Amino acid sequence: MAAVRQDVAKLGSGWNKDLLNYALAMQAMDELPIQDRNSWKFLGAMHGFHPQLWRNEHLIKANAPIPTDLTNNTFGNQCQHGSWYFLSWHRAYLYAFESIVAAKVKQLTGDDWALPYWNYLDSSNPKALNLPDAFVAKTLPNGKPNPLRKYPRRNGITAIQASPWLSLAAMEENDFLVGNDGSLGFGGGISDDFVQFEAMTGDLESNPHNTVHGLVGGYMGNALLAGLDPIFWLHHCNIDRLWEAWMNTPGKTMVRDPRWLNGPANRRFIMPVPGDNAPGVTFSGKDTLKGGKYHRTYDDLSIGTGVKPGVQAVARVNMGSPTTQKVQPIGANADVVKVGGAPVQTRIDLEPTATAKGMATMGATATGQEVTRLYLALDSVRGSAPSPLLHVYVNLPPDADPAQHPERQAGSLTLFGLNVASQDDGPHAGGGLGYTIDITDLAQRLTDAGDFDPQHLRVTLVPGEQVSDDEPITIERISVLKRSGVVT
Ligand SMILES: [Cu+2]
Repeated sequence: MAAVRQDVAKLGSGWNKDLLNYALAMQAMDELPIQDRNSWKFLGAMHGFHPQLWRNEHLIKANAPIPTDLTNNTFGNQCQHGSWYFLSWHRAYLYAFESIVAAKVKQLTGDDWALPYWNYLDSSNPKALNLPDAFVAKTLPNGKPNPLRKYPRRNGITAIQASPWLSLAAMEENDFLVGNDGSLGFGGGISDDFVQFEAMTGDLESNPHNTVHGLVGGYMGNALLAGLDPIFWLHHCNIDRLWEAWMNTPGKTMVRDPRWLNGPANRRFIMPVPGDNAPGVTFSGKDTLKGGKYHRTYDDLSIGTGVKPGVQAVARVNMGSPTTQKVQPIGANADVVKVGGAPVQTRIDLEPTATAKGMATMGATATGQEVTRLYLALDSVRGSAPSPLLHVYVNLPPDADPAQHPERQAGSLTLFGLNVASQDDGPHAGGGLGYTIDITDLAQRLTDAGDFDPQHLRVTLVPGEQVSDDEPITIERISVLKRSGVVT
């Protein structure tokens, strides 16, 4: 899936293309029979299903046959609550749903589609608590009834209520689970077996997850119906993003218990895939973590999450004695770069195998493992000003304003003494100065954002004070260095 998951508030007001496509796909899927594993009702029933309740709600006909895969302990009634499987199960559920909707959108309109998230605790957005316009509009742009508000909510609400019990306090907890049973902590209590509603609810599940379900109300307030409300998926997408933000924040400890990674012990979790009744895909917790088949990335992990992830994404470890460590260049740009009054971009061609290997060992923490860090090296920097300021960015999106992308900034260098080092008659004979910037964390962030190509790196140099067309600086060469050692 190529498209990135974005904040629904940033997609535009009213019937923006993504929400219109969502509505069109939802309508088409809602018309499919529940026997179809790509139907809206089948997907909803995977969360919770109760034949009599569904008949009472006129979701299925009184005499209609019930698909066996909803009642035989495979697809139906799978949602995991009150245990450490809450986040991992719902992550895969979102992924499967998103793939199926995206396939339908593609078929109907040719567009790419990604599931947006409802960032209801974004304090920078005064309308954060509003349900997005498209979920409350009476009609589609063509005047037909709006499928995104088809299923009932609390008295026609247009916004969830600001309440003291809706908060991001969960994000302050540092441990996924605490205690022998995991009764405390971020992620929920330990459960060896498959249990739809276990006993110990984790912090994030309790609030804001449960709180938002209750505030929206109606079907959202009932686990046996919740998956039918299209807003359910945007809510859960934000919960999933909060978990991702939490895992990417320094000082947080994610569970590594094999029972979580490989469980549950007595029944396999299973998700459908696009395409009628293709066999499902089984999975466990490990498949939902970075590198797993159900892991997805987000446009942002900071806004409305209460944490600042990625500040120190890659652990600092002791890499062995300096004499046993190796530093080797794995790529460089081709030409001298001159920076005047405007930003300049240069491309570094990387040696792909060495780069990929370096990336793979960057996060190593176990004693005896090979471990790597990456650096950007600026050689023979020259200029005539005494302490010019140079901002260095990596892989900025095309035409982006660097100031809007602090997450892509490798560093800012104050080139103190540059005037002296650059004098032809000086002690350095004008050789200029050299700098290195540790880009390990940045490379990890780029990888997480799906924007690290092991073949190239784009470096953008943005002039700060004392850099202008009249007083430019030149950089002889920019390269990437790989430092490797062994964790001790
Ligand atoms: Cu939920």
